[in-house]
This record gives sequence, C-alpha cells and structure tokens, in this order.
Amino acid sequence: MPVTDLLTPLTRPRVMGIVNVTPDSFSDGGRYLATDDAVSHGRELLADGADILDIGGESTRPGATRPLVADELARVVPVIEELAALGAVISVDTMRSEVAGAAIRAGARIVNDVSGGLADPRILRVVADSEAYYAAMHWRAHGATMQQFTDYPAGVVETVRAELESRVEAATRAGIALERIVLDPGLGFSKTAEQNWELLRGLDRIADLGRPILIGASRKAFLGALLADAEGRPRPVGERESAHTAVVVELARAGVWCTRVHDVRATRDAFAVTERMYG
Ligand code: PMM
Repeated sequence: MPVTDLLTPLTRPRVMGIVNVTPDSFSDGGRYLATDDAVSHGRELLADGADILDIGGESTRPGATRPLVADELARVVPVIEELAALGAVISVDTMRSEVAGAAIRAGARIVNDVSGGLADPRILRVVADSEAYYAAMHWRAHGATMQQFTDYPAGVVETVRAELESRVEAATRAGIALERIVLDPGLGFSKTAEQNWELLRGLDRIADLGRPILIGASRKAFLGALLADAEGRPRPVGERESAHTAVVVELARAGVWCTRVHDVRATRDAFAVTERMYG
C-alpha cells in the first residue's frame, strides 16, 4: 500500500492498536515486555481488525520515569521488524530521534511523537529525511511533571489549537511535508478530566487546522473518574471499555482519522454499527 493511502478517509476512523512494550504502562505494563509476547499481542490486534499497530517502549503515564535510549531501542526494534514483516502498518510511539530513526529503518511508517517535537527536536529532521508520516501530539512536559501544566488562559481548545499549530510550523520548517502530518490534542497529557471533555467537544476547532485527527482516549483516567463509585474511587482500568466505546462512536461521528485503542475488537464492533447506520 503506498504511503499516501494511509490518510485517505474511510467510512470510519482507522483503528490503531496499542502494543506497549514497557514494564510500567498504566494499563498493560509488563504484560508484553518480551518480544515474543509483544509480537503475538500485535498479531491478535491485527486479527481483531487493527489498521495500524502503535509500538511503544516508553510509558508516558503521569509520574513515569524515562527508560534509557538503549533499553527503548531494544524493546521496540525487534517487535517492529517482526510485525512489519507480516505486512502490518507500524507506528512507533517515541519522542526520541534515535528511536524514530531505528524504527523507520525497521519498517515503521508513522512516527507517533507524543511531544510533537518538543522533547527531542532532532526527531523532526529524522522524519523529514524519511517517507514516514508524523503524528504530532499536544504536549507540555514529561510524565513526571505534566499535570503541573494544566493552565490554558485562552481556554483549553483554543490554546491547544495554537500550540499544535506552532508544532506544525516547526515540523514543516524542519522539512516534513504538511501532507504527512496528523494532529492529536493529547487527552490526559497536561489536561484535567474536564479539559479532556472540552477537547472532545471542540474537535472541530482542532480539525480546522486542516490535518487529520488522531485521538487516544482508551482506558484513560478521565473515563475512570467519570465512572467513579459512590465513594469516589475511579473505575478500574480494565472496566472502562463500554464508556470508551461510547467515545469512539462520537469520534466516528466527528470524522476523526484514527483512534488509538487497546481493545481493537470492541472499537471495530462500534464502527460496524456507525458504518451501517450512517455509511
Ligand atoms: N496516549 C498514550 C501514549 N501515546 N499517543 C498518541 N498519539 N495519543 C495519545 O493519546 C497517547 C499516545 C498513553 O496511553 P497508554 O499508556 O495506554 O499507551
């Protein structure tokens, strides 16, 4: 499939299945650390109907410590090689230029940079020098401190829009063609629960930037808070899927390009419904 086909609209959002090769990701950390486990998890997600597999070796959850570059490389590269060899469309979830470069050489076609080029600006040149797509997410700080930066003077939607626009400018200045950029407002990254909901309501303003939209809501804390019990205890991570399914239905109606999810089957089932109803 030529690279350009990846952004062609379908009658539903694309489904990006998450393969976290990390010991400490908030929802599935440690379960797929071994290469073989990660590869078989990726195969399952493909069988469930994933259009893209997003492979990451750094947990970005609040409070997470960063892995060494060598460890991140050792986690993701063998998994990418094996899954790309199966013909899967691979995205690498990394903020590091070295990892992005190695991942592209191993067969990744999308660099999913949750920092939008802020954590390691050299990543932009690495992508520019390749044929890869660049997913730029709205981001303000690493996991250890990100929840200290939830101030949005002009409102979260307008501020995120402006900050994403400046990331697009940086990416195109570095040589990445505008046609290869997708944007993500970064739910949960320097956002309160209420700000996530505001962003979901305001997606048309982000889409106004003229680029396809990627959204990751799966299992996130704002869904746990929404479904908290009478004592205020958040709904456990593994019990948020039905709420997430409701979110992806809204995303389909909003016309987003792609949803980044853990449960590919539930998401594809939801899109079977939206496609049947609305075409
Ligand atoms: N969320 C996480 C990791 N990577 N990438 C993009 N583009 N958008 C997201 O919302 C996003 C991401 C954190 O979730 P995880 O720990 O379940 O992977």
